[in-house]
Amino acid sequence: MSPVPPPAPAETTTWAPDRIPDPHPCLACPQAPVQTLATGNPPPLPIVVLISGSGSNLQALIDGATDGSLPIRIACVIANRGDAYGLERARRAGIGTQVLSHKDFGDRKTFDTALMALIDGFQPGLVVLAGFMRILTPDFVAHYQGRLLNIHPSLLPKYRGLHTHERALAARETEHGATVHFVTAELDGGPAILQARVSVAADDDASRLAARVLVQEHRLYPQVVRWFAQGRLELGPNDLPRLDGQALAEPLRLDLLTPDQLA
Ligand code: NHR
Ligand code: GAR
Repeated sequence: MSPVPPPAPAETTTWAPDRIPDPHPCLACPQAPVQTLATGNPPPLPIVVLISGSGSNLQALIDGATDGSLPIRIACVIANRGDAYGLERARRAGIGTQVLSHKDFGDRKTFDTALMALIDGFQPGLVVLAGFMRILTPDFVAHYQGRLLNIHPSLLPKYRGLHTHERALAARETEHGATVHFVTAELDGGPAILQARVSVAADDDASRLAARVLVQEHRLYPQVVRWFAQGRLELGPNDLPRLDGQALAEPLRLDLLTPDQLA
């Protein structure tokens, strides 16, 4: 048997602010037909991933979708910067990409309105922020309530916002890490689901520390996305995440998950 050829490189579409796509661009998505295969499994959850940069967390999700460990279909990767390297990762995997530059919009509200229209064209069940660097308006966040996740490079509630590694080092923390949370209007303040810890070494600098945190991020995000795609994770009453029907008053720890939780 000859090997399966790699997917054809996908195109990136860059949208001018007055030309948000209509009708739904998902019709052009090269992965879409996968859903029609009669596998006996429920169809994979369509997700949209928002990025601004390297996209290594996106890559972890692509890898999980490709090796079958994540029941998701990445319907589209959207970047607010045309030079985000994650776009290249998506194209290589045959995933459709879109660029919507915030610089083309007069204010946050009009950018977010256009971003919502673009995302909704793909009818995702989940929207994943993976190194996405624009603060989102309360209207945007409310529109995706309970289906919008972020990964943040700190042990929240410590070090919300930017430059988390530098701030953890300056405070002489002995432990640092990353958190996956549901996004709310409060920046990095939404209900936390899962955390991974990293020890801070005496001679750490921010880039070494960031690299070790990233390794953990690549384990954290697929785990949480898997739970959500399996229908085991939801945002329950009082803004508390629920896993397998159990409310999480505190984030779970990756190193303390039970075999049932990992299943
Ligand atoms: N939006 C809301 N409403 N709530 C959250 O929890 C969000 C969010 C948007 C992004 C990711 C977040 C992170 O994990 C995130 C969480 C960007 C900034 C920021 O200050 C802060 C936190 C996060 C993302 N952005 C600047 C801005 O003016 C731009 C910085 C830049 O372009 O480099 O939007 O850390
Ligand atoms: C990750 O460390 C992520 O947690 C962080 O940026 C990096 C993105 O890496 N996110 C933020 O700081 C959001 N403000 P990646 O592009 O390689 O996934």
